[in-house]
Amino acid sequence: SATILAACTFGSASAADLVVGFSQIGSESGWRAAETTLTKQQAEQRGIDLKFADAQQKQENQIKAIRSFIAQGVNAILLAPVVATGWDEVLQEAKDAEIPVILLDRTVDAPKELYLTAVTSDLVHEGNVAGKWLVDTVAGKSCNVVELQGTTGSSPAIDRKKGFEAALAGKDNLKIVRSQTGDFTRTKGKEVMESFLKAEDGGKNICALYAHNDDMAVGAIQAIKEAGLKPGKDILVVSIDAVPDIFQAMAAGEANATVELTPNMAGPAFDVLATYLKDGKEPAKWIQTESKLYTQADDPMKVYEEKKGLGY
Ligand code: GZL
Repeated sequence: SATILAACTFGSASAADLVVGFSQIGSESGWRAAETTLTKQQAEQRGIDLKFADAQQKQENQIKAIRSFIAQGVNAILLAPVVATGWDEVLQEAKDAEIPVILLDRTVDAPKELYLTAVTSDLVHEGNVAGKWLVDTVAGKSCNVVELQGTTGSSPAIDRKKGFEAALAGKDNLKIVRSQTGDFTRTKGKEVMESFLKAEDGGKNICALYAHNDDMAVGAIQAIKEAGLKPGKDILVVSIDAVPDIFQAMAAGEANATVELTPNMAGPAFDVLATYLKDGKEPAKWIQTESKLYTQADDPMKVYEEKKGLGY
């Protein structure tokens, strides 16, 4: 079961003097960059010596980094796994070395005993919230949807698709007509949206875009404008992360909804780690962060200002 992360506080165990290796995916999105900033801040505040490794979105670089952390004899490893498969062997090596691994923001298809806990949102739920917003917004109107998927094989891409499709199940007026990965980046999101627009008669019969993250949505908004259409009006835009730039787009009427993902996954991770290392108490296998829908009705520029201070 998940420990819903609300206002809960953790034991007073101190994390000071710990050496923690962090295998980060890269900086493919504004959200990921904020997660890195906050992780470094959280480590600093706790007196943790953080060894940081940026994998440039390559799994083999993450596996190399984990092996290096094991060789260094770190106390623990944080891993944001770029894809869901291919981790069993290196996680077993960390377990054999008695180095606990905590997953951040994505999950892996590996036996649960190979990691201490996973600090993530409910990725299926996020997709479902986005889908439900679209179903409610179009009401009975027929609506062709295009989808920009996250990184192929990553748990957010798999789960956000699943949740969105579940929300549209049985709604004959809504149809996903094109779906392709934009790899969570603005550049790719723009490129793929351009191809969707070309393939769909200049975008005339596209009613909505669902992007698995805001960065791809922001890129796609550019492509929609360059095609002479009005994003947020001719083509509704719903995405996930709630990074500052999507609120700027909302304030300009160019985006419609986003589902918030906190970039502070490391704070809770460091807290359960300190408690575990102090008294050996195993935390729940999943520490769930909250998801919240924001729309144009939520004073987007005020939210933008608030977000600007939080690691972005
Ligand atoms: C989701 C996280 C995703 C973000 C993207 O938990 O893994 O990765 O939604 C990032 O912005 O690329």
